[in-house]
Amino acid sequence: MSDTPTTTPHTPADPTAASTPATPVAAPVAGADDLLRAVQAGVETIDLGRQLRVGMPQSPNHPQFWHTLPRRHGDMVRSDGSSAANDMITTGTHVGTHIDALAHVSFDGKLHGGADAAAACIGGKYEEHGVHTIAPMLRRGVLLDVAGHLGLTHCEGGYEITVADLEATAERAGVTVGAGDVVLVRSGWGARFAEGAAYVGGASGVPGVGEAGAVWLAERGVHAAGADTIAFERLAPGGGHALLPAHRVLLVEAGIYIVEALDLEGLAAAGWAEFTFVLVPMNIFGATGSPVRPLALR
Ligand code: UVW
Repeated sequence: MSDTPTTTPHTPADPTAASTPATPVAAPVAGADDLLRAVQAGVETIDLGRQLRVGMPQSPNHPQFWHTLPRRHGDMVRSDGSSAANDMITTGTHVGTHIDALAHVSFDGKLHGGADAAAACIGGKYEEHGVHTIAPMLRRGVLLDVAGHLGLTHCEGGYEITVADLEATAERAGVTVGAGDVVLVRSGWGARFAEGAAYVGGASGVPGVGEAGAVWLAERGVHAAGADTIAFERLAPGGGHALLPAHRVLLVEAGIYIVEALDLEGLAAAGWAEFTFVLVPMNIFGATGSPVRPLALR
């Protein structure tokens, strides 16, 4: 077993070859100063991550996020009068806006690529397909604002976003979905995040793509797929988080990462259908996921 992080284990296609830059590329950047000037001059940023807070909506499948402050100012005062506060988090890795590593889901006892899921867990760590194997992402991002396309504030709970919805949304936005892209599907349900339990689903279910939508994404060779909901895919009314066929298609069969609980409201309001997508997972050896704070740039 090696402690050395590996590179991403799957490359659906040459990710740069089929990607269309989100914006015209400026003059070649010569050095750090030029890059900083270029960024300061023209790059807008939209934060796609949610704030991590105790009590935030959370999938019942996962341990909660917990944050405490064991040392407050004044608990230990140095001779010069200074004092440091130190806090501590205890958390599942699938909390807040987060990415699912390929180790997260198995089917018939197998992980993506056929590895035996039980044997792949060594000392409580997934060396193969753990979150440490996901390379930082700097890729073409595509927003498919399905709710916007349908003229809805949000799709209804339990609504399955169809392939026709995905295609019509892309066509209206004038974008194509290609190999290596990161595709973000907006159902509008993310605007309900502050409602807590209603966001997670339960009786109402949650809108999202189903198996057919996941196959559509996989056929296009996307690198990662994300949504503004707790589990990315449709959750049936009253069905809890029991059956997740899109997870099987994407993570196990196609080797496509999933990003969940994104905040896509700013992106939709700005009307960005194409952008540069940036995401850096926490480099936790052997973990099945990681909280993330993705950005859209353009
Ligand atoms: C769910 O809520 C099921 O999310 P994840 O894919 O992180 O398990």
